[in-house]
Amino acid sequence: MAERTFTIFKPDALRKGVQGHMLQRLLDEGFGVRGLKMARLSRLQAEAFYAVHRERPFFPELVDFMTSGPVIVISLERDNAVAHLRAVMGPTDSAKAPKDTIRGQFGTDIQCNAIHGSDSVENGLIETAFFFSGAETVGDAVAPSAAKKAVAAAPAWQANPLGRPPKGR
Ligand code: FUP
Repeated sequence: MAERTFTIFKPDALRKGVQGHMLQRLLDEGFGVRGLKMARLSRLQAEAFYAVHRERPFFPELVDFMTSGPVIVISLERDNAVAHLRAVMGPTDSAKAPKDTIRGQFGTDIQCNAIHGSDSVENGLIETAFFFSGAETVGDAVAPSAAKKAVAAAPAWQANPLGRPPKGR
């Protein structure tokens, strides 16, 4: 059954100018594009998007990196989309990623790793809603009620499209 996932082409990929190659790879893998745009994350937006990592030592550098240039955000659809995207991306550390994966081909290291991909269907819906309003994506593979439910169930810091800081920060 068609499934949705969400991806970010990170600032290092756009600096290298490989975004076209990366999109072609996803199309070749059978993904359909259901929404796509460029964005430039504010620090608050990057902190909110990656808030699950906020206690990790690499968090400040991750926020620096994700705000260092424009990104491309894409809503994707395919059978088994979440798992397939993760397989095509390769492991987090680009230096250890097989050469036939997107990170192996276009990434540099564990931080500059070219691409983000949602790790579950639910997080894909939440992350899509973070960047896209309903009118900015197309298709009907995901019932709007499913997206609404996932966003409603998300911790406040995740469903934070205006980039307000999480409560208590
Ligand atoms: P992934 O799911 O492969 O994108 O990886 P994680 O969710 O574990 O990490 C999210 C991002 O944090 C990575 F894409 C890059 C960054 N990161 C680091 O910069 N250093 C680390 O040691 C681990 C992750």
